[in-house]
Amino acid sequence: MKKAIYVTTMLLLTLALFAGCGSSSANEENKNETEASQVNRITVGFSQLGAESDWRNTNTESMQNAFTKEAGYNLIYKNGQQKQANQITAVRTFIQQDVDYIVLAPATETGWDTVLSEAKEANIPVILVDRRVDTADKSLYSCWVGSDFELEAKKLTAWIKNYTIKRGIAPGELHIVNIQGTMGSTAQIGRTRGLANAARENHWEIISETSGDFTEAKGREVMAALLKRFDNINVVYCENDNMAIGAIDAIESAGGHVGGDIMNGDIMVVSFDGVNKESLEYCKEGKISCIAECNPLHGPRVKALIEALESGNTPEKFNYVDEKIYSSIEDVISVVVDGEKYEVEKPE
Ligand code: GYE
Repeated sequence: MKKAIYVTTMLLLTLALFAGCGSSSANEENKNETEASQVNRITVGFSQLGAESDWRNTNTESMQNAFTKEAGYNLIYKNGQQKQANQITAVRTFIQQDVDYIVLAPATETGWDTVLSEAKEANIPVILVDRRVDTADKSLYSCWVGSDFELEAKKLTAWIKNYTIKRGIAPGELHIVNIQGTMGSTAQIGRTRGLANAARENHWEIISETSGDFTEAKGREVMAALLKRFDNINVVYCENDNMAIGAIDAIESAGGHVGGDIMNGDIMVVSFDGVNKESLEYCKEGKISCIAECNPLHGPRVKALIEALESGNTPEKFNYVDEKIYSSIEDVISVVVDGEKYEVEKPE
């Protein structure tokens, strides 16, 4: 786009300067050709929110693999370290650099209006990935791609409901703690809402809701503290797998046993993502009873959105990905949510 034209001009000037040096070999021409194709690359500034989980790392990798030089992109990647202020600075830097597109994976939903207005003023399209922003003016971003977090929660809670019915466990027997993700993030909001609604409808008790910020270390810390405060916890709803891994460690260190047999003293752990080997292994072993998948492979999806915009099309504003549900407990073979049936798959 605009920068490409500028850089092309600069390159042509440079080439003109060197033309007089008499080195017009085939090699040199090839080199010039490569350089010329490089300058037509699309520059994408990607503000990733952090590196808090395996999901996040896989997501970053997916973006980096999609936006390669070979594919015609210059990717400027910035890690926000889970701090919105860092992400706002990153977006401002992208605006100064006059990138072609800004891709933003926002940590939390609110507080983006000003910086996104600045991007709009600079005529730089913004694509949101994974979590969303809460702005009154939706024209501040072109489109979004990610998961339906509340749907994930509905699937997971439908699984709990079906499982307890199958095993003859009365609703009043469930004493749930929710280890939440980063407060104010779309993933946390949807997953917390999904559990709160299911608990109300099914008359389950939620003993406590505490944030573990989506990290394994905080998951461990929060769970250890909850075990000291309450002696009747029998379901741990973790808003991601890394916190589940930390929580399981805390439960086992305190002498507890994780698993589905809650009427015989087990603490049942359920979670979200299904991305890392360890959590899928835990799901196979029954340490995590059920995982609602959250798919992080957004690189090619964001690339397709940029390609659509490049060719003058208007992509859908909100783009959802399809996701599965995993369990190795055989009591429940499928769940039905909002009239859709989801087969429960065995983790691989
Ligand atoms: O579930 C969690 C990560 O926003 C979907 O963020 C994402 C969540 C994901 O830290 O592991």
